[in-house]
Amino acid sequence: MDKLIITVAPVGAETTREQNPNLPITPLEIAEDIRRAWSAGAALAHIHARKPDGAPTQDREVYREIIERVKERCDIIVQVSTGGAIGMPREERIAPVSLGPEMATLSTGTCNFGRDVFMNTQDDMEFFAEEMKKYGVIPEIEIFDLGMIANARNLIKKEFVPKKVNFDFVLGVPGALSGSAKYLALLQEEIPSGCTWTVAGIGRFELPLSIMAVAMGGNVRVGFEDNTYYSKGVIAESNAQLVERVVRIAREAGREVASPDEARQILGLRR
Ligand code: KMH
Ligand code: ZN
Repeated sequence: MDKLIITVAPVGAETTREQNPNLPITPLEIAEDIRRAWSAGAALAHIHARKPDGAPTQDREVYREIIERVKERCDIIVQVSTGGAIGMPREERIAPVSLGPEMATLSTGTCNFGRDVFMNTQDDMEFFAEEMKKYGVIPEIEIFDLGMIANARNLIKKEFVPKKVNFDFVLGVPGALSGSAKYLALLQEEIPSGCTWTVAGIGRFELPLSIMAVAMGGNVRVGFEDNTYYSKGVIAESNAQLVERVVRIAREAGREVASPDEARQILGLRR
């Protein structure tokens, strides 16, 4: 098995300080949080940005500041979101890609997202993929539902997306695929051979899916974007605390944790 790549998703677009008062919001807070998660064992940071009032933003300058501050602190892989927040037009969502980060997310389909719809038409997907190519940014395919695998395979076939790519299964979003073991088993069988995968369990699915991924040879994403609790009824103290637990699970399972440079090798990124 490859070493385990731990991704931290410290902010997201939906999580609020009411849900977890330890949510980082300013670029400095986000960068400090990512540094602590890196120090705990995270190799990759999935980044969203916020305005000072906490509202989600895809503003290039806010991302620039976050990325600069992260790079001053550590060598973690930077992955920007192109999902942004529900309802943002694609021109807004794509903005941070022009900064040329190592990676960006690419959601390959539309799904319900609570009471909203997370929209990604074929046109949108091709637009995001082309922009990433233009700026030399490696996509990570975000899968929220089963049909999105077929769309991803199609994008790979049409050469919008590289053949060897990392898939991130985001499981447990209300309205999309739930976080049961059988779905994880099915998804990892459905991706093209040679591709790697990560699982991001939403809410109570985060811990069991992390344990499964460690055992199955996949990778793990944790953080306040996906889950704000440490255990039932107990608010997590920090993103680093969630990363530390995955490191302990990996250690118990005899699976080594990848450094950022080892993760770059596994994911086919150039430093
Ligand atoms: N905020 C969600 C609607 C991504 O980052 O690429 C979409 C999302 C996916 O978070
Ligand atoms: Zn995200």
